[in-house]
Amino acid sequence: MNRLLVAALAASLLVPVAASAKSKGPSFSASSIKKTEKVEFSPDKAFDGLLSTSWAEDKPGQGEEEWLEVDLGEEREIQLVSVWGGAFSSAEDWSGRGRLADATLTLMNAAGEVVKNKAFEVGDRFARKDIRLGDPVAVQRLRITIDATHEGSIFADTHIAEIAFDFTERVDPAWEEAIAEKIEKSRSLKKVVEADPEEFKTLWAALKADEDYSANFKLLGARAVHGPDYRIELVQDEVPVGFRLQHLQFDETSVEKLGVLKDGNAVRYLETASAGAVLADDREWLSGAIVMFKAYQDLRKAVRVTLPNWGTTGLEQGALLGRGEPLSADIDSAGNLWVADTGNNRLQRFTAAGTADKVIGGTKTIVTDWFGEDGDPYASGSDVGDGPGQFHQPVAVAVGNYDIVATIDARLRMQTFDAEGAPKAQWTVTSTWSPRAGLGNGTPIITWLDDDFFVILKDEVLQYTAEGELKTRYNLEGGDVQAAVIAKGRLLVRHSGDREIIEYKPEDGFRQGKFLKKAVPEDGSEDWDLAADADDNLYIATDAGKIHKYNKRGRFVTTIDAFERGREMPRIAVSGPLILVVARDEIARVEQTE
Ligand SMILES: [Ca+2]
Repeated sequence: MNRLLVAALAASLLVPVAASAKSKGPSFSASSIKKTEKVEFSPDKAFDGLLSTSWAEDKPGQGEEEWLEVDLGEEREIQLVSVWGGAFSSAEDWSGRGRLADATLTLMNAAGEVVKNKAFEVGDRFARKDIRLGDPVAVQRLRITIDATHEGSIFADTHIAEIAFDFTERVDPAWEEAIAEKIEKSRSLKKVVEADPEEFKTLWAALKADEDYSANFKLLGARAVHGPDYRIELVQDEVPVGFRLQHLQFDETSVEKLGVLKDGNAVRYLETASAGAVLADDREWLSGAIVMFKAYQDLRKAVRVTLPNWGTTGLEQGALLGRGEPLSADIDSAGNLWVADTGNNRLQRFTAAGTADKVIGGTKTIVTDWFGEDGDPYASGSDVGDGPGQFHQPVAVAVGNYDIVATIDARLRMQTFDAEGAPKAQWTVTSTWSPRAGLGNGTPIITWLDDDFFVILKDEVLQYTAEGELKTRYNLEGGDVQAAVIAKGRLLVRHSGDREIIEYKPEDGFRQGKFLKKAVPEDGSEDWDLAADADDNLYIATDAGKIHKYNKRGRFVTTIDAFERGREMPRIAVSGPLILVVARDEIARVEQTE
């Protein structure tokens, strides 16, 4: 594994920097030191080569004006100082504790003269901050003073996990050689090194057998972050202050083993490994792994037995997963709400009481397919598929006559089901257009009239029977459709960006004119959805949180507040006095009084 060793040997052109000339050694100091029963957050912890340890100040307040200092015991030429200005043992710990926001780097030479005094800003990212010094500077003492902090969400102490010099892949090969030599000379060390592969095998066997899992998992995680434990002391003995983290890089084999375990708890270790990785390629590789593990974390978390009624974000039955897409919904004659649960790749039926009593789809798993592209892995309530009752992101649903449920997915595959969810027909709509993720509004839309379903793609309308027979297709002269519904035998359309509702004849798309007597009130909205009730009243849900109601002659009736504040991409369904609006993985109910 050790790419660093390889890199180190390859960099043999470098002149060794007086590694043999052991001077009096470094000393550390700080304005204050936090101590707990278990840990002393002393300033040497910022130079031990480990991101899991840190110096922390202990002053009341956020730690402004506190400082830590190292005296290297000798002068060293430095061009770049890297600072991990927070607690980097995990991203969670990092955000819970104080982090550097503004700080000052002071460098002094052997004579104690200040050779550089540089203020620097640290963005609030779980990553190192590089401070370039320009020309190499001869440094014996280095001090970092806290000027301002990003406040920790839980603790007031401010941390510095590590400080490194010239943090690049080019390290002095003499140091790894010194480590190798030390191992060679010591019988006990040699034993430890030789036993390591076998110990690693034992650890792995125990993990696979689920023996003492959480303790062993921690061991594997720590090894993934900094490599085998025996190296820590060796590196601290043989590698000078400021260069140790380069020699305690992540361990690829352990990361891969974590991958085999598919345990989302690996995320914290990978985040720390990534933050400490020298090479950008490695950081990218680790970030990719983190996305995958986060998906496993979501998958593992999805075991709630009791869910709130009317939707919540998640994978369980009754939970919804929009992943930034709207969730189309419609109501059947029994008052059940059918939701196209896009991100979970399934359809769900909610009873009038708001519990999901039927799911069309498979079992939860990790999926990468997203709107026709191979994207980041995510946890889904159901696998994707092309069989009956399987979907690739269902994006629209409508319940027609005889409670036949029609749906279309991101691959434009239509499916119809009977009232109990048994598959009836499947077919794919042929079109040069296909839906894209992240656009958030508009088509595909399904609406219905008599026994037929009307599918709208952009500006095109296709009329199908419930068996999938195409009866007609035409384009609307008004252009792209953002929202549509059929009411009183008319296709009512909101074109993109418009505040009018245009009326068309469903059978041929002939334009009849404006439906509303007055345009929809300017409520600051962009995204709308339309629904009609049995009396052909029209309901317009807007992302301003409003529902504007019109009667069948297009006269304004009232405006109803669905949400206190605006909600992105609401999708509305109406049945009798009941209005249901799906937005942000939740279903809002509004009972009309009148
Ligand atoms: Ca440290």
